[in-house]
Amino acid sequence: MTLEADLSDAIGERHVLIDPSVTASYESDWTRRFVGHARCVVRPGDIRDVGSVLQLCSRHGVAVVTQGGNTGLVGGSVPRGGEVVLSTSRMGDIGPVDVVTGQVTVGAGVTLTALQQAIRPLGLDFGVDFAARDSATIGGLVSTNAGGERVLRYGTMRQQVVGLEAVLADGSPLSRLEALPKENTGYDLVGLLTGSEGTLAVITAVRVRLWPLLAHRTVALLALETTGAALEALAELKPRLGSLEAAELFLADGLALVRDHTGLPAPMAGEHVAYLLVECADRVDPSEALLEALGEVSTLVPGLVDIVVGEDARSRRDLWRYREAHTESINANGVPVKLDVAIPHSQLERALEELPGIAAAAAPGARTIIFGHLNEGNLHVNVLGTSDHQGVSEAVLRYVASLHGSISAEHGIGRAKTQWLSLSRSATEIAAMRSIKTALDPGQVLNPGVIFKD
Ligand code: 2HG
Ligand code: ZN
Repeated sequence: MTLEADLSDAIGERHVLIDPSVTASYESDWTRRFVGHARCVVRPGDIRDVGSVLQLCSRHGVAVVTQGGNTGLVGGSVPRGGEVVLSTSRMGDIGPVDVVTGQVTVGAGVTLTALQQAIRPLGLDFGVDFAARDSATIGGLVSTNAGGERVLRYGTMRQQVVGLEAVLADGSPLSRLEALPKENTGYDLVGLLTGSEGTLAVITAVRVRLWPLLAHRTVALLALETTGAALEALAELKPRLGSLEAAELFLADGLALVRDHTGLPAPMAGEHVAYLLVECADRVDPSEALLEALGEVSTLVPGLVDIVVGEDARSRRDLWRYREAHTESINANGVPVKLDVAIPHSQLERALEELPGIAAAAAPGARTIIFGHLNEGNLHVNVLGTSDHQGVSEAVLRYVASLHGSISAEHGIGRAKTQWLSLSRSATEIAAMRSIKTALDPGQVLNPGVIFKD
């Protein structure tokens, strides 16, 4: 029997997609930088189905690419050619919320928005949030150890995962959903699978930590004369504001692009070098605390030249739009080289200054748009106007490594950065990681070509 026939027998014919007009959307990412052909797309409904799919694919010697919301930016969930794409979309259950422990078990295919909508009426919230929330799935968030806009307060996805359930390459189920607060019985397999980008197992469900919902929010957009002033402002705001939740940076050229694309009005008079969007969230209205802190910080940071505050939901959303619309606005101007790097704080100002020149030296005439999560030194370096993705990546990532930064802060290695892994990881580390991969997936069934070069 063919693999497709075996798969149909195991999980039902209608969950094995082969019609090219249906499979097409699974075969490229939305930026269209990664395109490949899938042998078929399977949509298992539960852990047993996933076990059957992996057993059959292992037996037939066919590789599997797991795909959640397909919002990744490094090609980690797009087939290269001939793989089976395993879509988690049918694993969409949200279990009962345990309000005492503040935990809930959710299927891998649950979107971030669906989780938020389920828990917020109960007075609880989730610690990770970002612009792709409507499509990005919890399984994908765990696989990539997603970061986003709230890391300053809650950490990355790794800090939200208290347990998970997964299937190994040979089809064996692995369940760590009990999530006891104290549990010290050997290797941390949950931690190992978090951030493993679909290379070690297929995650089917996740038990996540929830936080008290902080219903009162205030946003401020700060205009700065230099990027250094943005760093100074953040350094002064942090110790003054226990309610600080986000500190997002964008620059004049990014704002211009966003305004062009969205038609949004200028957020304030004049044009400024840098903009820092901060958000405070608390049980009581944080506006007064934020305004007081901003008043003090304005006298301490001369480069802070203007501030717009958004207190009601509408103006908060409008201010966030300037930041969150960066990705779509950049994409509307061509297919960018997308790099996601972390720079040590001591080198950030210099990096913000030098990065456009580094990219332009590799690709003359290229236009570099930088924005990101300032608190973590996480810069999204997007380079437009060049088809030399390889040359620009090489130059930028080598430069980042020379500053002792990381070549991937939050998007992962995927297929996009495998050749540069050694810029961030030592030979010993890579050898240890490869040994783990080989031990858990000796047949190279799961996401071959992701994280490691073939
Ligand atoms: C964000 O922070 C995402 O908005 C996307 O990580 C970054 O488009 C990008 O480069
Ligand atoms: Zn980001």
